[in-house]
Amino acid sequence: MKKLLAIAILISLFFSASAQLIPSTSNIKVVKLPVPKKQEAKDVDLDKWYDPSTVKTVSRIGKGYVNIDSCLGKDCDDANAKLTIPLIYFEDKDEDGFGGSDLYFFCFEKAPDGFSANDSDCNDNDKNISPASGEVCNGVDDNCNGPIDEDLPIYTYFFASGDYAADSSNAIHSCYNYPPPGYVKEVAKPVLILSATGHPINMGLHCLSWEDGSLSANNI
Ligand SMILES: [Ca+2]
Ligand SMILES: [Ca+2]
Ligand SMILES: [Ca+2]
Ligand SMILES: [Ca+2]
Repeated sequence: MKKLLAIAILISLFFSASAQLIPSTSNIKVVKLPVPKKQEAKDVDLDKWYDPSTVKTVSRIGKGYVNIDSCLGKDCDDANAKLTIPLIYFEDKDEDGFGGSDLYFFCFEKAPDGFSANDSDCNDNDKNISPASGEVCNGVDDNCNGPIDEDLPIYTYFFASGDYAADSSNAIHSCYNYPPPGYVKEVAKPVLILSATGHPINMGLHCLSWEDGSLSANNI
């Protein structure tokens, strides 16, 4: 009998404790959590870049809009899937098709007038100087490849002394097709000088040409 009584007491204590653990439904308050706000925008050209002028804060993404968090960024032209961010173009002041170093941003597929997609013009104030130009002998890098007056025919000129004679020990090389002052095209050669009566009066080294080749034994 005592055993049965003990069991009954234990069962009673168990249910009493359980009842205390379970809260009464009358004490539960239902709290409505706010719906997270989102930012939506249009992406008409479906390039994953959104039109920043159409951004709205909403509770639910609307039809025809996208969540800007799923986009790659602001679209500078939402009507053209080939354009997303403004592109760099270089001012082409001399309009030779090659830009200088001044850069600008445009939301254009191609460079607008007066600009170029490249910056390879080494002189943007002279349309005769650009990567499309040919190198000419002028002391200038006309073709913008770095070297000056490269790959041109080279001429040799010889220093001329006071009597116009010259020798090969004082030679210079130049792409100019005429000698600088004080130089001649050819090394001096022996020239026979005749007197008015036709007799030899001097044998010496004289230049056969002086710049335009006009110098000769007859007009010395
Ligand atoms: Ca676009
Ligand atoms: Ca240019
Ligand atoms: Ca040149
Ligand atoms: Ca050059």
